[in-house]
Amino acid sequence: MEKIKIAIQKSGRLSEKSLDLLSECGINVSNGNRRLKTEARNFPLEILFLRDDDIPQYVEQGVADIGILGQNEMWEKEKDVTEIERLGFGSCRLSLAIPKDEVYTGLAYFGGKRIATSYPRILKKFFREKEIDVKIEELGGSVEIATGIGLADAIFDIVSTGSTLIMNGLKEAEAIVKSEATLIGNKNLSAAKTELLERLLFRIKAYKNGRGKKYVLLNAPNEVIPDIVRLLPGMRSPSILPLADGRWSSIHSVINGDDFWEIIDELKHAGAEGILVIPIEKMIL
Ligand code: PRT
Ligand code: ZN
Repeated sequence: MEKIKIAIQKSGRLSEKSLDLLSECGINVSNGNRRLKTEARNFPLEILFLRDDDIPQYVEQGVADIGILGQNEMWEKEKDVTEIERLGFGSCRLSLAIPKDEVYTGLAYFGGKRIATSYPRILKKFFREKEIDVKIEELGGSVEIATGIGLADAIFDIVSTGSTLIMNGLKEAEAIVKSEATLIGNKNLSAAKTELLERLLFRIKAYKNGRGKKYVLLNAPNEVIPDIVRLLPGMRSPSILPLADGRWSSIHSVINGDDFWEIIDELKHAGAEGILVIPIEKMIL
């Protein structure tokens, strides 16, 4: 039986989360000793563990059929692959940063400056579009120390909390683009592999849809149902079931976890009782 091959990061920020995603999709991967590749036990999937920098090329060549990596790497490598689905983890931004005591005057500040980065293509494209000339110093890593050692006037790097910049005496001048982990695919998958990809994607979407959502059940006197329904948008609309005591009903709906406390207070205020909030594991729309 044909298998689909997925490349994920061998060891790094996206490794655990990529495996967690597969596990949320019901795919068990045994990789105690981190070999180069392994097979899922209960899905026709082979997993290749690679450096994230190499994933776009391997997917383009068909060594792997699909891969999980940061969009930043996908953009930088400019390989001929398809972006299939953003995955909602590994979020960060690519930013220009300068020594903290510099006065930042807007993008023109960078004209003629030396900027150190591991993302020269993204940076070059950005400044070309802005018609600003800069000198790009390409570095493999530790970009944040480049200004301190006099190699560059500014840096262009991944920022998440911003603490690395602060620790290196830098400040964020411009956030250029946001990035998150994404699923990419080879452009010429066989019909059998496309079908496997569709099955995997169905599960990924169910997981993504359920993430952060809560299922809410509550009881309310019939006369306040309209008020409560207004507070609970639900997927289509809330379900309303009569209770044994005919004057009361049970109302069920799905809400965003972030809205939870605010909505709960309003629901209580509107007359809801016995409110249950339950995490949602998967949601198929
Ligand atoms: O070995 P391999 O080449 O596979 O790994 P890598 O070292 O190239 O990548 P890795 O594991 O560091 O990151 C993988 C991906 O995670 C990146 O391509 C991004 O898409 C994503 N990601 C999310 C991050 C960060 N957040 C992040 N904060 N990648 C790197 N960082 C680094 C950043 O380079 C900087 O040094 O963290 C520092 C900044 O963090 P803050 O929180 O101090 O701002
Ligand atoms: Zn890398």
